[in-house]
Amino acid sequence: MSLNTNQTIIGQLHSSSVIHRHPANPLLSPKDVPYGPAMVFNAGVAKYEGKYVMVFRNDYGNATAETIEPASTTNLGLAFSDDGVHWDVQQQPVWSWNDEEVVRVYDPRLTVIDGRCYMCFAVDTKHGVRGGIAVTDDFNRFDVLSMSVPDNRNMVLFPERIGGKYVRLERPFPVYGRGGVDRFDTWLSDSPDLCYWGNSKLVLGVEDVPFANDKVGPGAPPIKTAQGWLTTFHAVDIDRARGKNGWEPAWRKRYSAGIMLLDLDDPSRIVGMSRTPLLAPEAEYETSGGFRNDVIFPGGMILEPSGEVKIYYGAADTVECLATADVDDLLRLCL
Ligand code: M1P
Repeated sequence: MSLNTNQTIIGQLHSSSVIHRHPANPLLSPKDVPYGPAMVFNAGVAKYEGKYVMVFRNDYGNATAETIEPASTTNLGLAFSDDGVHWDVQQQPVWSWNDEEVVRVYDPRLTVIDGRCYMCFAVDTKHGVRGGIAVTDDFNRFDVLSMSVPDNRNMVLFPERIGGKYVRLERPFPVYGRGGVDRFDTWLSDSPDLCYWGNSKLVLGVEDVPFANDKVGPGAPPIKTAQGWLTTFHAVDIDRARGKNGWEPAWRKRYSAGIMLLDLDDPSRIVGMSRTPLLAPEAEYETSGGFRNDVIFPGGMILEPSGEVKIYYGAADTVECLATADVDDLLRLCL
């Protein structure tokens, strides 16, 4: 596979023809949330006890179309749905983690394992970014089971044990070891108990993805198919010529969603991967009007009995969206 250096310009990207943005997009916007966030995005979504449940990220600040005051807080919101499209947003945010060391918790991903709902999340702390895993039975109380050392985030759990172990994908940030720039890859670790993690292996390097030159990280928790674990990832390319295109003073990155298939028994092994993006920023709510335009950040993926796959993603770090595809089409893209 070709090596993209940090300077390689990726150029125009297009979404795959097999994926369809939902006509109801954005599914969730700040106006839908009763307690006043400026941005609502990067949600984790699961089917749990007969409902769809979404935990989403709220960022606050005084936003205009041109600029935003630095977010003073970030917290997590909660919504339920009967169809995965129309969401009943709860009146209050869920779970604030009050700890001297914790700055904020964000980017949740939900996985149901043996009937319990687990949430992976990122935590900015005073001593670095950490990846956490918590379990909840009621979306009110969250018990933290593990916290990584810095710097790591974008963890997602597989929905069942593999070879007797719990398994997660993750994206550590080895700045020192990767040349002093962000050049971050996707890794896998396993655990006997969701608390102690090890046996870490590289899964996907930036250089393996033709539409990335900056970082590749886990998207939504994988879904199981007969051919393998189907999973999305975020692929980031940087172009230093990019300037202001959102509320931020300048934003030089673009986040697209990729898709790959991992071996059922050894998910550190890639069986296939689409060499072009599954979703690239193209819709108006992905490319304009947001905090960081040109960001697609998948965090939820549900395989319906009909074979439809629902993929939930944050768009422009400002709204939450849905795209759908047929599972066989997604497998064909990978293979
Ligand atoms: O703004 C794009 C993304 O930036 C961060 O992601 P990463 O882990 O790639 O640095 C996060 O703040 C993420 O929430 C955000 O969508």
